[in-house]
Amino acid sequence: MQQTYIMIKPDGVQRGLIGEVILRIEKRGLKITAMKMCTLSKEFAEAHYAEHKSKDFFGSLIDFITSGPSVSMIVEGKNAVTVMRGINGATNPQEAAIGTIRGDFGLETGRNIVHASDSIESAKREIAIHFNESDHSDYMRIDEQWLYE
Ligand code: IDP
Ligand code: MG
Repeated sequence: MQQTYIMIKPDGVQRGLIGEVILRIEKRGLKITAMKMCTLSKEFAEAHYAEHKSKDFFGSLIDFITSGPSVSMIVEGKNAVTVMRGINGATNPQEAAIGTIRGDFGLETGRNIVHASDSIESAKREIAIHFNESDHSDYMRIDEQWLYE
């Protein structure tokens, strides 16, 4: 099964949306196999967003993402990377479809509540930044035989 890295960003935590995000992931049938709350250090934040280092919003992005607690998860399931990008919606919440997390709860790109890896390679890289091997829980959900044919 494919794995992806999800973060409920500090705005999502402060706005009381942890449960809402987790609810959508679980109800879709995706399986959470690791989860923790922490306030990211500058080093971890910069490693996580390394691809955006040259962008003009990089400094404010790092300040924001390290400004308070965030929730990190590994989410697993069939096509988890693409499915989670769909659950989150477009980067700019104003362009995100209704029914997506960003489309239902966000207004600005810099406060878009959730992160999801954009490819299998990114997911592997991001999971390795935020989790140790011993943080992973390998288990079966009892509904798996009804989710997959
Ligand atoms: P993604 O989160 O949908 O993958 P990316 O383009 O990878 O979007 O950008 C990473 C994050 O950087 C976004 O989620 C958003 O929080 C922030 N960001 C991207 N573009 C802008 C911008 O133009 N202004 C402010 N923040 C931005
Ligand atoms: Mg991205």
